[in-house]
Parts: sequence; C-alpha cells; structure tokens
Amino acid sequence: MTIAEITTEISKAKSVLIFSHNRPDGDTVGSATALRLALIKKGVRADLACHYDIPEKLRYIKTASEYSKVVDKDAKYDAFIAVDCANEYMFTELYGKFCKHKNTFNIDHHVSNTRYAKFNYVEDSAATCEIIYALIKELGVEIDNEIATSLLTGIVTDTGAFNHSNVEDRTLLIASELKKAGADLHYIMKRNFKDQPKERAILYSKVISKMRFYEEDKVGVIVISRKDIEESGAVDNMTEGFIDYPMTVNSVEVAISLLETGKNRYKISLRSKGKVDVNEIASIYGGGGHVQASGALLNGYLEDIIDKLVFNVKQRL
Ligand SMILES: [Mn+2]
Repeated sequence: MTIAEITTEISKAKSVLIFSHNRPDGDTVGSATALRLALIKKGVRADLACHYDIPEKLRYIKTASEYSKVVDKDAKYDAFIAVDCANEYMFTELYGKFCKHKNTFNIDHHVSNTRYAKFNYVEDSAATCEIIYALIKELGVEIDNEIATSLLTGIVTDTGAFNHSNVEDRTLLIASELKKAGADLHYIMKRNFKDQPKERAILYSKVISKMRFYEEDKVGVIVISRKDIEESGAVDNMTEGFIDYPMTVNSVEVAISLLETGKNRYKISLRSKGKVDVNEIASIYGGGGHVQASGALLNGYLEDIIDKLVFNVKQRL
C-alpha cells in the first residue's frame, strides 16, 4: 500500500478515533495530535485515545491533554487509526475495542509490526512522525506551527536529538521543513532532553551507580527497581533515556534495562550498536521493535531474566 492509497482510504472517513500506544512517547503523541489537527482542518471529527497519562513534559503539544482513556461506546467513528503501535501489546487495553471496528488503520515505522489492521502502512523510517508528515502533505493540508511542533517532537525524540543511526537525509529535510513551518526546535530539545525533575535525577544516579557489565563488558545492564523509584519519589515514565548511559561505554555492544513493574514483572528495553539484532531477542519473548532498539515484557526472577538475556546476546555477539 502506498502513502497515496492509505491517504485516500483515510479521507473517506468523516470521523476518526486515533490511538496512541501505552507509556506514550513523543512519537506516538506527535503523530496522533498532528494527524488529528490536520484532519480537523479537512472538516473531519477526530478524537484521541490512550490508556495511559500523557507525560507532563509533552503537554506543550497542542491538544496533548485531550486524550480519552477509554473508547466511548456511544461515539460512532467511521475509522480507528493506530499510530506508532507495532503490535497489540503496545495498546493492550484498547486493542479489543480497536479490533471490533470494521475499518481500522495501522500507521507505523517498526520493522516488527504485525499488520493487525485492515489497512496497514508500515515504513522503516526514523519516526512515525515522518510518515504522518508525508500523509498530511498528501491530504493537501498546510502544516501550521502547531502541526509542525507535534511532528518535530516525534522526530527529535525517536532519533534521540538526531543522535541515532536511524537519521536519514529525509529526516533532516523534514525537520528543516517543520522548523520553517514554525516549530521551535530549541524549545522542543530543551523540553525533551534538558529538563528533568529532581526526582528523576536522584533515581538516575541510584540506577547508574549499580550498573553492571557482562561478557567482557560487551553487555551493560541497568535495573530500575520499585524500591529505587519509591525512594527517589519518581514515577515510571521518568526512566525514559536511562538506557542511553550504558550505551556510551566504549566496550558495550548491547545495553539492557530492566524496569520492575510489579512482583517478578519486568519491562525490558534493549539497545544495540549494530552487531546484534535486538528485535530478534525481544521477539523470543513476545516483544519487538527495531534492529537496534527493542523491548519486551518478562515475568520471573530478576537474576534469571538477566542470565537469559545476556545468554541471548552472547549467542549473537
Ligand atoms: Mn516511534
């Protein structure tokens, strides 16, 4: 399916509900809000749904506070659109309702995408916001500064401020267009990378001080325990970006972060410098993502999980 074809299909809807994934990040919120603002300009009724709270630091995005946590059963929509959601587990709580609709869309950039919708547009790009940019152009809607701010937020956050290997010529060209359209790049960078609450800083220092290494220092592991989160007064969504630190260690090929979400329950994040396909490892446990950045949910004892994951990495080093 081409971007023109998916845009034509979406254009048939007079009302849509746009879904963002759990633990929402800049890309899913940027994609959803930009698409919403563009469709509203076309006279479409467009609403937003996400089971989780939108992080405080993303609230500068226009309409980011207008998400509904549930799918209103009385509101009828012509289409349901999921953005930046690779699989059902990325929006578990709303997926059941999503699937019941006959006219569903899946717009995403994860290589592991399971094509769960009626219409699927999956393209390997730095951010889903790049795809939404192309889609909005195709719709013929002018990109104003609010849409530009949404889209540039997704590009900036999913590329780690243009630091990751996923940055292509096209990424920078789109970013340039968005800045020209009025997005404040400096402000977006500051909000996403240079502002943190004291609680996050305290948690970060606790977690990093206990960083461990395996396999001749080729695997760096950090554990974010409930105890450390509580003692710091932090909350789970403040841990985004922690995994970047072990990745800065020269010898590290793969970094693993384990966020304790409950008793013997962990949210795993994996990062690779390129040698190891971490999407493959995440897939073993029902997760997925990208070759160099993936995640999964695992149950079990902490040390057993670490052993398993380090073993999976070792086999691929
Ligand atoms: Mn994304």
